[in-house]
Parts: sequence; C-alpha cells; structure tokens
Amino acid sequence: MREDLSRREFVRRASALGLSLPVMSALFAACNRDKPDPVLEDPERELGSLERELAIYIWSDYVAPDTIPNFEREFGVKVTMDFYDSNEEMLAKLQAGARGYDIVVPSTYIVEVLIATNLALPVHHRYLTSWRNLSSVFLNRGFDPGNRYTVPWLWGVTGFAYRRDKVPDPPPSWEIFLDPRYRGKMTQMDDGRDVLGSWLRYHGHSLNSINPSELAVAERDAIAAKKNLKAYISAPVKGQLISGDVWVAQLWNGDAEQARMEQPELGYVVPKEGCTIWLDSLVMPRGAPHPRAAHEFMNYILRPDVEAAISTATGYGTPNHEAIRLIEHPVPYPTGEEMARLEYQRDLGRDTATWDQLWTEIKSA
Ligand code: N2P
Repeated sequence: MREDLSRREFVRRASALGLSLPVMSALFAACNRDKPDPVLEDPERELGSLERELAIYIWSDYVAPDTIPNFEREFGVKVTMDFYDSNEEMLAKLQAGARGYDIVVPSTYIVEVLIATNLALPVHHRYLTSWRNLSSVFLNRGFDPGNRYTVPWLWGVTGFAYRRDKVPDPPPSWEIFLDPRYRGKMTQMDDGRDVLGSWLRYHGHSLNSINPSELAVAERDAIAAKKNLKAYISAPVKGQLISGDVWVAQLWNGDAEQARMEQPELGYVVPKEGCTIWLDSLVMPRGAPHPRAAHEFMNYILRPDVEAAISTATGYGTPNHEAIRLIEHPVPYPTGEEMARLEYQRDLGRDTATWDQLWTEIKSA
C-alpha cells in the first residue's frame, strides 16, 4: 500500500518535470533500491507469505547434489544459483549495486564489512525453529555478536593439498612453495588475503597483520614463490590436482577432500606455522526480494540430515552438532592445540586498500 502511494506520488512529481515513463521507472528503482524496509529491518516483525522463488549467490561446490532439488520439491520454490570463488568477488558485486540475491555466503571478515556498510539484513530468528542444532563453538562470535545477521553454514581451513606420488615427503610448511624442485607444478590461491596471509604466518606473524615491515617481507616471499607457481588459482585447481598437472596447491581442506574422492594419491597439510580457519555463514543481503523463502532455506539447512549431506559431499566441517552424529567420518572440531595455529581472518578496515595494493603488485611482478 505505502509503496503504491509513494510510487504514484513519485510519478505525479516526475511528470510535472516532463520525464518519460521509462526514465521515471528507472529513476524510481534507483532511488528506491536501498530504501529501508520496515519489515525486513526489524527482526521482530513477521515476514509475508512464502514466495515462489529464491536466488542464492554462493561459493562453487558448496552444496550436496540433492540439497537444492529436495528444497524445491518440498517448498514449491524455484531456486536459482550464481557462484563465486572468492569473498572479494561476491563483495564487489554487492558493492557495485547488484540486488536480487536472497542469500550470500561470506566468511567472517566479510560479514563484518557487510554489516558495517549496511548491506546485511537481520535474521528473523522466529523462523529458525532448528537453531538449537548449532554448536556454541560457532555461535556468538566477534564478527556478529548474538548472530543477528548470520546463520553458520560450514567451516574449514586453508592449508595445501599435494600429490603423494609426486611429492612423497613434503615439509609441513609454507616453505614448500619456495622449493624450485617443484617449479611449474605448484599453485597458490587466487586471493590476496590467502597468499599474503600464508607468508605472514611463515614468518610467525598474524595473517591479519597491518604492520608495514611484516607486510613487506611477506610480499617479498610471495614474489619469490611466484617464480615456482604455475598460477594463482582457487577452486578450479581440483581438476589439475586430479590429473597430475599440479602437485602442490594451496587450497581449502574440503575442496581438497572432494578432489581426493577422485584421486586417492592426494594428501593435505596444515602447515606448522599455521593458517586460516574460516567459518562461512548465510546472510540475507539488502534488497533480498524473497525474504520468507530465504528464511525457509536457512531453517531447512539447519536440519541434521540436510546439513550432514552437505558436509559429507563438500568435505567441510559442519557447525551443526546434531548433523555430526549422522556423519560416518565427520571433520572433528579443531583441538585446543590445533586452534593455537589457526587464525580467523578479520576485516582490515582502512588497511584493506594497502593489502589490495600489495596484491596488485604481486600479481604484476
Ligand atoms: C567452496 C569453498 C570455500 C570456502 N568450494 C572458503 N571460505
């Protein structure tokens, strides 16, 4: 109702200015795009009835084969999916004004950015009747106190995968990427946070460092290692690990596990200097056109059997303790000793620009 009236009023004023109808509606859409929506902004309010569509923007290879078809069948909702291979790719699209997604799946440090820039909408918890299935280990963390915006999805680490038949005795260290014996057979992620992060850890620094001299050393090593790399490549490296074109690849543990299901010669290392542990969560971005369907999907994946299938198919750890019981070989929560070597990425704030600059230098070196 209210929206109709404002549109009518808008048209009245715009016609008085002599604007054509198509120009008017484009303008209206632009002005209206990020207008606060009182129902979506207020997590206490009831959402409308279930829409017939749902648009998800998610990492590649991040659901089980039957996750989406089963949801579509049970809820009568048609799901469309777009895919990304880095947080920055997804964030750039939202920041450029892309609207129309109901769910995105950022890692912790990008959740902070989405919240801070008003691109995340709060979760209406009344619709998440299976919330209690989530383990407290992954709830109420610093990037989103009280889980006002996030529903934990999967977690993992970013170490490296290797071919046991080609590299029988790899050092459990990031130093492997400096070894010229494997020149042309190694890759690092196409992701500045991961590449610089690995070299910061190698020198015993935080992978969230903003210290210029620590960053300079990390940049130097990244450029030295680049001589040995075939490419900076993320998810698509799986095929090359399977075929043997690549022997050592910095990669997320679950994607490495997916490749291992096809290539038993694959091993995985969490370097002794440490690496990233990440948690990805479902977030409803501003402009989500199907908020009720988004919540039905969030609640659906909280079911133990649904989340167990996702964790099994992707090789990633689940934050759902009821799902863990259903999995034959679950990824165990990191122990205290392991946690000491693992670090969550944090939003670097203004220093993000410095990191971006270093990454551009490394790529063009
Ligand atoms: C999906 C992978 C990853 C997630 N293929 C990294 N946060």
